Amino acid sequence: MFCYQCSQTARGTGCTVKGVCGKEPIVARLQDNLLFAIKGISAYLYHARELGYSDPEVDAFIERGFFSTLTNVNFDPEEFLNLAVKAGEMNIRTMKLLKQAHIERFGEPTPTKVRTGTVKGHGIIITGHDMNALDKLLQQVEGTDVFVYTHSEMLPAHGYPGLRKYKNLAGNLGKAWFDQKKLFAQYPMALLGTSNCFLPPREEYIDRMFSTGPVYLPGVKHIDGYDYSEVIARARELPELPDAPGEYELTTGFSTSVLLSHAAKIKELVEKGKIKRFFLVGGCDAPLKKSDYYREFVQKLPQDVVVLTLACGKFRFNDLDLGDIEGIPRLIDLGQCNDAIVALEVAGALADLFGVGVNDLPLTLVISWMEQKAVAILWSLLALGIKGIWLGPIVPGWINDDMLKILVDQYDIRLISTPDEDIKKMMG
Ligand code: FSO
Ligand code: SF4
Repeated sequence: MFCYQCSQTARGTGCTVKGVCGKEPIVARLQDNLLFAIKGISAYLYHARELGYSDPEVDAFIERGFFSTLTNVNFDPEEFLNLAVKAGEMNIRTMKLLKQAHIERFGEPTPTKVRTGTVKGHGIIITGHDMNALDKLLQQVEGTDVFVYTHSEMLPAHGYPGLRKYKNLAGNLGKAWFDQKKLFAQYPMALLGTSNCFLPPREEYIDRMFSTGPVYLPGVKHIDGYDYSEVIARARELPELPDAPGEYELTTGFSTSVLLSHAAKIKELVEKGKIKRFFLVGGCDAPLKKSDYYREFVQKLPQDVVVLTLACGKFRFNDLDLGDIEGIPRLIDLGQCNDAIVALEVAGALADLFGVGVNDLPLTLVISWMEQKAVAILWSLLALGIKGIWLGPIVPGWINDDMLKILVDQYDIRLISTPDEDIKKMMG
């Protein structure tokens, strides 16, 4: 454990073995777990609130959760576990709220092909998760020669009818968040960061970089509110880009309604043994060698399985053409990390369709884990009683042996090993 939040702290630097206040190490870990989940929920709540949606019950939970971690308030590991489950439930409410906000504002997504590469004209790359900021930017460049390119978690924007209607939404560039330094140096465009993950800039492009909303980086101009005229003006000062299509197109925009419209066909294919299993492979990508696992994993899966994906982890494999099974695509992009709610809705509907519980479906979750929104999502899955989730590429440092024991013993969490070994176990 490490806690240095009060003046009783050991040696004046931090309690590392046990709290001077009496706090046990496992309670310290569970408090950290709760705080990380609350950070994740807050990110989604922020985006929902910006679109005019809020939920007093979630607000009250966040208040109670923070309060619980003060010195000498709650030292019971059981109640903290309950709070973690509650955080998962609150995150489900929050993801639902954000999905409702996105759909009511921009329409429900439909499958859409997204161009990569550039079009002739000036450009702005927008990264992060904030659809509202993208909408405002697109309104402001309409009818001009400044085109907007989505990066990373902004890709699902193209699926929303209310966003792809803008002619100046030109396509998607790059892969997951950590390619920013290479990508931003490569393209002479203005750059707008709307949420995580926004990386500290290189000197060579800091003067064309802007942040907005809660995002701030030293030396980077911050835009308060939604007037992006400075970003657009900066894009205009930069050289024009050529008309240069990318090597592949991406497909995004599979919503709950779209998938449920294929329910009868999916049922038939499963019953005839033509679809053997569904996989949810996605989550937050991380710049680690071990993350190569996810591309190899998807490539090595048998032909009779369907892969659902979401969040920036999909950029490990979303350029692959996996084809279809009698019209049902084998690679289905559900959207951003917060669109885990779509995965949950679809899993619930499949369970109803087959008259079984979610854990009895031929469905395996293989989740890549990077930051704190993933903690909130993991607890959402656990709160629904989903067992046997595979996690990787590695777990964050605060998941020590005690925390892992809780996850393994109570929720049957498994850590990924190699694609060959894991696929054998999952298909078996
Ligand atoms: Fe990725 Fe970053 Fe959605 Fe995360 S861009 S890593 S959970 O913040 O957000 O998937
Ligand atoms: Fe140490 Fe407890 Fe104070 Fe944390 S709250 S610094 S564990 S005495």
